[in-house]
Amino acid sequence: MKFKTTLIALLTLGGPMGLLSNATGDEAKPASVAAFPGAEGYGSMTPGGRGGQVIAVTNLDAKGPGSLQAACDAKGARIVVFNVSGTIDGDVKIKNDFITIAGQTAPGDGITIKGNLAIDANDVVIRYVRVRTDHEGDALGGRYRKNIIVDHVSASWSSDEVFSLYHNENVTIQWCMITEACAKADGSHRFGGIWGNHYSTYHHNLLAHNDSRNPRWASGCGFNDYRNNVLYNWGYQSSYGGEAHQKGDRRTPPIEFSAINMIANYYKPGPATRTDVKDCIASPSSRGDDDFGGWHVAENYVDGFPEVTTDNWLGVKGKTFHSLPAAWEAMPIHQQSAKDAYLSVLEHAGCSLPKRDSIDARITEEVRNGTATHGNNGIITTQDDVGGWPELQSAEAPLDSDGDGMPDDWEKKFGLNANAADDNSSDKDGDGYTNVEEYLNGTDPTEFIDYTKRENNINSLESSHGK
Ligand SMILES: [Ca+2]
Ligand SMILES: [Ca+2]
Ligand SMILES: [Ca+2]
Ligand SMILES: [Ca+2]
Repeated sequence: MKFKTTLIALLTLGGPMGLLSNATGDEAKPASVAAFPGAEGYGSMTPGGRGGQVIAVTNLDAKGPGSLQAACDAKGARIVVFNVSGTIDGDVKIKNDFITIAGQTAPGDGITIKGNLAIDANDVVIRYVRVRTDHEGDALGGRYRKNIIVDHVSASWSSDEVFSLYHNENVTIQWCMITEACAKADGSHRFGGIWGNHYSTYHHNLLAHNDSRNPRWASGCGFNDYRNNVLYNWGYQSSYGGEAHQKGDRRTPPIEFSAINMIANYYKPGPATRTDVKDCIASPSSRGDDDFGGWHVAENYVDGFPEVTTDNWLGVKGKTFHSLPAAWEAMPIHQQSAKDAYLSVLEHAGCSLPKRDSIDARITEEVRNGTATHGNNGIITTQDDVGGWPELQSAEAPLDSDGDGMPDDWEKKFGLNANAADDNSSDKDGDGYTNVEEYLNGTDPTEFIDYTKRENNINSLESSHGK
């Protein structure tokens, strides 16, 4: 078929094109180091807020001075750190480009947004926060933007989709937890997410207790690489979608194909999983003969179905797709076997720093044990079903006299000036990460490490590949 030939020709373009986009999208020069050590895939080369002002969140207000929203509303490159832990009751919207949100800096139990988090900007780095919404709409969502990486974010309790990023470009979603979708008023939905971004990487995420859209691949979603993810206790549908052509809202310009690698993921049906879809890796969709997406499946593990684990194509349902004989050649990640990824994800995914909250701790245990605690076999209707928002303790933030994002003790330890704020965006050891980024990353600002070597591009805050 003509379309299939075109698609396979396109696949040869897969690797290098994604690397050509940088912060501005206008130049062909890639950034020298990833957004942070351990940032992988197509969203990893954004600088985020690197080199910009450091803004501390000092209260849990929904808006106004000292709030997370105020930090998001500031213009220009900015790095957001937290001097407080707890639950922010309100929506947060990112409208301005070049931001790094470093939730791992929160003292105490960390940050939860009780509302929606909307990404409506380019060059966005978000790490270690929770989004547990209390109303309609996606918990986390965004479309039509570029250069985005979301790392170690826990999202739950939406009544539309929990976590939907699609029709963007150059995106990574890694080490996130997407769990416990709620129902709309009419009882429908309980969906995990719509994904599908032109040149994108999804790895080491945990999707659990969502009825469907785990994920739904957007139509016309371009090149997508999905590896080392864990899916647990889906209801009536695991993954589907991935049509060639976009319908409804269209990005400009539209992408007129979908190429989806699904490799080395771990599928574990649970008590809510309908019998006829327990062995289903994906169920590709089409709105006509010229609308087939391209799919490649390999090395996936389907718990309880050894024949599907041996031949993954048995787990791809229907005939309305092109089976790609090989994966399109995506930017590499530190890939594990499906079984090893399962263990790593259970130990490290979600907002694991400063620590997991009781929701994520419970859910990872349920995945481990093959159980469900709340709702109808784990599929819930409202936040009340699971007891609502756990209380989060705050603690005193370490003293940062000059307000440059680097605490006094840390600056003194490494020979920086605790009474001058102009040393946070310099790069003392010339390794590509500014001094304040070294603080965020838990690295030594006086030790040069060659992060352009792939073996050094690993999470410096936790040993995620230790298992
Ligand atoms: Ca300081
Ligand atoms: Ca200083
Ligand atoms: Ca440095
Ligand atoms: Ca260093």
